[in-house]
Amino acid sequence: MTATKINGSPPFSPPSGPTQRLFQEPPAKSKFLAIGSKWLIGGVFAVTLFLAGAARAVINPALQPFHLLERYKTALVGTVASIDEKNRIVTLAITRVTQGDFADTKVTLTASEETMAGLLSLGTGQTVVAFVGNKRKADGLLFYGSGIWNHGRLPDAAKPNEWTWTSVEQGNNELAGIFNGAADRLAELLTDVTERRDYFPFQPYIKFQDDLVLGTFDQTARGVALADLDGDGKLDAIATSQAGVRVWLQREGLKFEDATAALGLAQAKASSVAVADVDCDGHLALLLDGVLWSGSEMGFVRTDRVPAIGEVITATLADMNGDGWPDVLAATDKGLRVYLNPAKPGAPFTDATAQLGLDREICGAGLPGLVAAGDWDGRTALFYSAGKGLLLVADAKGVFQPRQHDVDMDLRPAADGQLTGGAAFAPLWQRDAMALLVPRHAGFSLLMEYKDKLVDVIGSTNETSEPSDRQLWTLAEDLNADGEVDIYTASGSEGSSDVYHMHRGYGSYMRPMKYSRAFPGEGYATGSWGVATGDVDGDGALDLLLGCTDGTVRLVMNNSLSLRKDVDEVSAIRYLLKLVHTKVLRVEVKGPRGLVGAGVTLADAQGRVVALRRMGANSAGGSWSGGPLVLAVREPGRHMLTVRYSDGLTVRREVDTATVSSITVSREDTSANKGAAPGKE
Ligand SMILES: [Ca+2]
Ligand SMILES: [Ca+2]
Ligand SMILES: [Ca+2]
Ligand SMILES: [Ca+2]
Repeated sequence: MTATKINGSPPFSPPSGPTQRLFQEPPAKSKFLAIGSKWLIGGVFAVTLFLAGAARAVINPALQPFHLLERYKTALVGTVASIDEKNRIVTLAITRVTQGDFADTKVTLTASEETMAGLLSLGTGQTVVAFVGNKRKADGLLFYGSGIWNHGRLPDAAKPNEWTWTSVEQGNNELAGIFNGAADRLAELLTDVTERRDYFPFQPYIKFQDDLVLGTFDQTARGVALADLDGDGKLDAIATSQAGVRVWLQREGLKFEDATAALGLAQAKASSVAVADVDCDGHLALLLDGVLWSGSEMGFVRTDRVPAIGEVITATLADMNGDGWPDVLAATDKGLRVYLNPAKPGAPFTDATAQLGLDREICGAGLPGLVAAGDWDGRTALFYSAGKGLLLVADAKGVFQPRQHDVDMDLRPAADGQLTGGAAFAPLWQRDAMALLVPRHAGFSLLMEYKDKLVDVIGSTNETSEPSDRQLWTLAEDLNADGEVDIYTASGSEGSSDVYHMHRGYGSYMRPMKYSRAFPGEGYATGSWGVATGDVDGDGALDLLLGCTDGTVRLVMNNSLSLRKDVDEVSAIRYLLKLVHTKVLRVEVKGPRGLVGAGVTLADAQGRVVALRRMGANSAGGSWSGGPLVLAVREPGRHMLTVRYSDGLTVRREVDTATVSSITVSREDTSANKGAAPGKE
């Protein structure tokens, strides 16, 4: 494999695919283990070398990016302008000076025979971050490019733009523990440090309590749901299994009362559940495996409004045609099925599978899988974990088309046939853009659009390389109230634990259970099928409901906010101090129309998106997370909250997050919009 010779190589490195499997091998000890990986960009192959070890790095709390800014005088961000392999010279165009002074806009970096492997790992257009002039060693240079840290020197003080490349860091060393993600994200972090907006914790600020057992089935629990069924403002719990369905209403003092029979659900059995006001009449309905149970003050009554769906794996509610009325979306052994809401209470739903293009083989017809609903580039989208992984995006006519890609998601079922690939659409790479996380047994893909190409950035996300050995589906939410959306992956398999990855920001993840007992209860260790989240006790931290593979239904209360209490502000670590000053905004979006699939965005006074959510997300495993959204804001102050209902109606509300902790948005608020574009109604 030869060296990089392309323009516009992706900023992400190392790529996933082959490297993902490599992560499971012991790190190389003394020799480079170079693996070539190809990116097809604009018709040209880019070849990136990846050095084993870096991605296994243990986070080094003593040496973090902000420490480097303390140790070095100057910090620079550049892009690779040219690579002269013959003369071993890389030219960098300096695009930003984040600290100190640096007059030159071009730098030459001369490699030696020993550092040639490093040079070959770079591609033109790629971001490089450099720290120049160590405070103890004036000619010191440390720089980061394609997932590797490198040392260099400035041999002539009179020529600060002529650098020599002296060594490439090998293996799983302390430097890799500083940062081993994408260099352009490191560049953003440095800018944020200089603006004092950085948040990149090197300790896991998350703590859940021991599980509260709500009940036990004598079979594996399946989908679970949190929703306020009796309208008292407190979230109630639902769990499904093939042995029956159970409902617990929340009473004072976090007591849960079994109301299954009282609500008319004693005879129900299911594997998946969704909860919404499907008739927009003020009453919640339950969808149990594609059977609609209409709700009233008297409880729930089974209806035959949705035609019988055969061989259902999971069924959920999603607004598939953007009219504001939730539709039924089912994954079956033979592909996807969609039944449209008649937009008329009591009327039957109609099969629209063919109308939406989902009866075609290219959309997974004939194949089993798990389905997630979301949006992609502002369009309604689905991910179906059949075949090589299908991202299905609605075209201008609302017909779903598979997004072409050459990402190897490796979605093979386990030996026992258990499925994987229950995806989540969430801001998991950047705070202001939806990414698509796809779990597979023992791994993940994290897909982003980059220059009209679907790119897998998972190789740049640090400890996601340490998954569970079985992974059914992933829930994406901010489970430690720090403003970054995290991932909780259900194993779906007895004997395999769940796994939680905490997003540290900048696309880098930490696996807290390596560092502390963040989840002390048995539910995490036992492995769950159903996972739902919501703020059950209203303290501002999202709690979890787990439907475990041993049949137990467990409520896991979040105690993360206790870590921020009684902190000595003088001696506190900078990122803990940020959490002490973080505020939580509870957002209740009133429908009923357009609620399922509504997008919620919170932007700061400079227009930077600090939170992005979609209502009714996290349903891939047949679970449902209802109730108000809880958004953590690290820099409270004047913010703009935007709610875009699923039928396009848009409501904007100004909110001072420093003083307001709860806001209710309703469709009627459009008339009060200040300067907002008129919504569609
Ligand atoms: Ca309730
Ligand atoms: Ca609809
Ligand atoms: Ca978080
Ligand atoms: Ca809570």
